[in-house]
Amino acid sequence: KVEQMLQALSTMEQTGAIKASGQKDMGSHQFWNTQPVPQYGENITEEGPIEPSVPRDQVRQEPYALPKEFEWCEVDITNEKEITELYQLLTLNYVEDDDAQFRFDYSAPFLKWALQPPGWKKSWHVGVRVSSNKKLVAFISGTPAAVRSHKTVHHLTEINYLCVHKKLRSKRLAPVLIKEVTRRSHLEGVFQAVYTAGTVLPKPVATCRYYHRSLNPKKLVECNFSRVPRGSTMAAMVKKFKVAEEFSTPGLREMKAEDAPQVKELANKYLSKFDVAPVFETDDDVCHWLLPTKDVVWSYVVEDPKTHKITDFFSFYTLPSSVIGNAKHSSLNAAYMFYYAVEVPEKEAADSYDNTRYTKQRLTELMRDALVAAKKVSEYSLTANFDVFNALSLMDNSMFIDDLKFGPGDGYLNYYLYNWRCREIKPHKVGLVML
Ligand code: MYA
Repeated sequence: KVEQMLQALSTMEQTGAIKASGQKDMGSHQFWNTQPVPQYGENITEEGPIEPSVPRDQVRQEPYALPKEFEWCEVDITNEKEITELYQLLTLNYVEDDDAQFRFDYSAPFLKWALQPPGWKKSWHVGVRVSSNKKLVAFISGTPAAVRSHKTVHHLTEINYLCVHKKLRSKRLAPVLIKEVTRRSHLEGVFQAVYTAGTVLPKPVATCRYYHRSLNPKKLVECNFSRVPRGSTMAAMVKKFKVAEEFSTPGLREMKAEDAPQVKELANKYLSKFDVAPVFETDDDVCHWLLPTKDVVWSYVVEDPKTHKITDFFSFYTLPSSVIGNAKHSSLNAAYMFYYAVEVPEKEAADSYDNTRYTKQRLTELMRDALVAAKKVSEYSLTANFDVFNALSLMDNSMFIDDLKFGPGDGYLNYYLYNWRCREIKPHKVGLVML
């Protein structure tokens, strides 16, 4: 019966009965062709909204229809039972690699952090439950963020954690979730969004590639994450990927709350050189996203011993993956590069060649220490013993990727803007990291 209802829902969507925009379906993307996103082949010359913002009273007031076996809910992630339900849904049903060997395993504390930045809204944590037994079977989230694309700062919704239970796939439930979170954003006066996906949809504004730096080559090989190259040996790999035990950058220490004003300034200045990047508007934003949080995010600053000025910082977060069907290992411990910034001294800053040379040298030094940190068991976590350090081909990452022995992976991440036409952005001009 549930299947029948979902089929009916799919037909309603196809015939336009529950369509948000009333536009005509075209081509193969039956849903995305109806949405205010640039279509393939569109040549973008001018930036701006695709459809206008509307006053609150013109926004659809009632939730989109679900088959009667299902009901909408707001997942209360401050409630231990509900955050556990969300964790369970995602840990069993969220993103897998193409070969279904690994599945992202975002922890409950991580999800709380990701979903509760300053200004977060419970109404944007949208769930679908089975009416009869209240089981959580689908989810999508929005969180407020200030993101600049080229010269425009948007107060938009970051969409993430779209997930439909494996047993309910391919029944057009995802478009209903997307439309419902869109409606709820519109009710709050937000008409733009940013999101990332491995899937190619109309139409990416940027595409970044994943790079991986082995920290525990033996385990990575055992998990089938990497291979011993022909002509090499495990012993050679272990030697190649060994990292120092101690930091080498003088003045490097963990970030503290009182660093927030300086880190905010440093980060915003550094991020201003990218074409799409967040804007840290308050010290609270910086504290939320960057203060070291146990088993979630690690951040380090470099403090000049004489002036006490913060000159650089870097951060990374943890995102383990479940290893599917492996006899020896059940989890892969991965660190992901998050935000960083270096202050280029005045004498190098003036000249673009010197600026790049300084940035490359300094970043490589800092990221070498990020690898050390990822190997260390810090006071914040006993699980900081990461197996692999991942980074995308964005920001200035290409400056240190080769020197620090990162290798290209199979995965790509596409960046999308909703209801904003925007010229294509090259990976090294992307300054936004989405969790
Ligand atoms: S990316 C992570 C997405 N999650 C996963 O990959 C987890 C595992 N997979 C699943 O749970 C399901 O396969 C999902 C699709 C839920 C992904 N983004 O219901 P369906 C389109 C957008 O029959 P299912 C993240 O969280 C697909 O092209 N659309 O399919 C960011 C097709 O449309 P069309 C996607 O497999 C999410 C339609 O859905 C995605 O059962 C950003 C099929 O629906 C995807 N990742 O469920 C969401 N995958 O026919 C957009 C498939 O047109 C936010 N589809 O090709 C937009 C902004 C909203 C806010 C606006 C505010 C102003």
